Amino acid sequence: MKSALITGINGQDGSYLAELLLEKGYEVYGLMRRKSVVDYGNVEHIKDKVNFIYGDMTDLVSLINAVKVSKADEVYNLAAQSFVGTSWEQPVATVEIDGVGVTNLLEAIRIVKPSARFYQASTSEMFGLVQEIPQKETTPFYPRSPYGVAKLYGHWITKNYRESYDLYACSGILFNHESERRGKEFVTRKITDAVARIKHGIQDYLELGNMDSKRDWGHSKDYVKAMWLMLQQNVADDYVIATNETRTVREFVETAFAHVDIKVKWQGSGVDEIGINEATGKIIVKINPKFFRPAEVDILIGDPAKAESKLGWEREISFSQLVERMVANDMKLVEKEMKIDQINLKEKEIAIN
Ligand code: NAP
Ligand code: F7E
Repeated sequence: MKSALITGINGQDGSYLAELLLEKGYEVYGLMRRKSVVDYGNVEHIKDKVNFIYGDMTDLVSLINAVKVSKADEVYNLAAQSFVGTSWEQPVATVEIDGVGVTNLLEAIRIVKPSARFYQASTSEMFGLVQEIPQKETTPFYPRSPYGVAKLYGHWITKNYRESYDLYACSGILFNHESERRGKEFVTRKITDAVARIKHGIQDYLELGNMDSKRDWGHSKDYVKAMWLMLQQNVADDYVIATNETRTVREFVETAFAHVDIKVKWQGSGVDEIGINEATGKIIVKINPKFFRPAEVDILIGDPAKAESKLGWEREISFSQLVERMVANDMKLVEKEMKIDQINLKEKEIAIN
């Protein structure tokens, strides 16, 4: 039985990867941060099948311990301060986790088990101010946020350890991938959550920043398969994982509302742009400049040709299916929340009477 260590196991990708590796018969170990209230996040449903090890990417000793305890054949480094917006507020923490943290983990592997195969979660944010369209493995990097800069360090140190110590170390340059398990601060989940609330009449409108930025959005479940494939090859290498399609945030908004039969009519421009529910005339989308970023990545579109030909990777979930799944999931969650609120209200009324 193969053993795998996943850092960031409680996050979106960590949870899908853990499911995939369990299905394949791996013994799965997950690095988890100690919290005052224990919270398994996205792996709550499989917590009995995973071996958790407490640790932190900024603590080399804990990573040495994690590699020792897990005796991992494969190490997937998914842990990160992954929200681009926060990287301007916490630039030092971001580089300590997303940059130096990668060196810590590579050192732990080099010291404890150099035969372990290593996956680094690199990102399309490294392309930032894009130098080529579409972006591929050979496109020059130009990160536009402290997150992108920190991840670029993680990317190069992975390459450097591969070349210096002959470690089997790969970087997956993954473009945006979303899911029902995405954090609500990311634009896709923020939109699908708001769509469900507006549809149910418990939220009036959605506030966004730059709706013109373009992203190449796929589903996390498809992307974790690529991570595993990268560690099953004869030679370690780096790969772009993307859909080769790009859409604006505005198009994501329109598609999400369309799944609950709301047609959005746009009026105005710049910070005065609003989205109106065509059927009711109500404003359902507004711009709030607080969501603009100090520097923006205007367009991302990746070319996954190398991954498709060398790894045999292909995505199964289309853009429309991705949005549909996220909206359907948030509709269910909001309905559940509303039912609980109703029960609580009834119990309060009974107590008062
Ligand atoms: P996510 O949901 O934000 O998960 C990040 C995980 O990292 C969480 O489990 C978090 O733990 C953990 N973590 C944060 N700081 C840590 C630390 N100091 N020590 C140990 N663990 C720590 O992110 P995701 O979307 O699954 O992304 C997975 C990885 O892929 C990240 O490295 C991200 O930067 C990268 N990536 C993501 C995308 C995307 O579109 N999703 C694209 C390219 C690359 P807590 O639960 O304790 O916070
Ligand atoms: O923003 C714009 C925002 O925060 C997407 C991470 O997984 O993918 C992700 O980073 C776009 C940006 O993701 C709002 O300005 C408009 O242009 O969903 P996001 P991201 O920054 O692309 C990469 C590949 C990663 O590696 C990261 O870890 O949407 N946008 N209005 C907004 N974004 C947010 N969050 N909130 C808004 O209100």
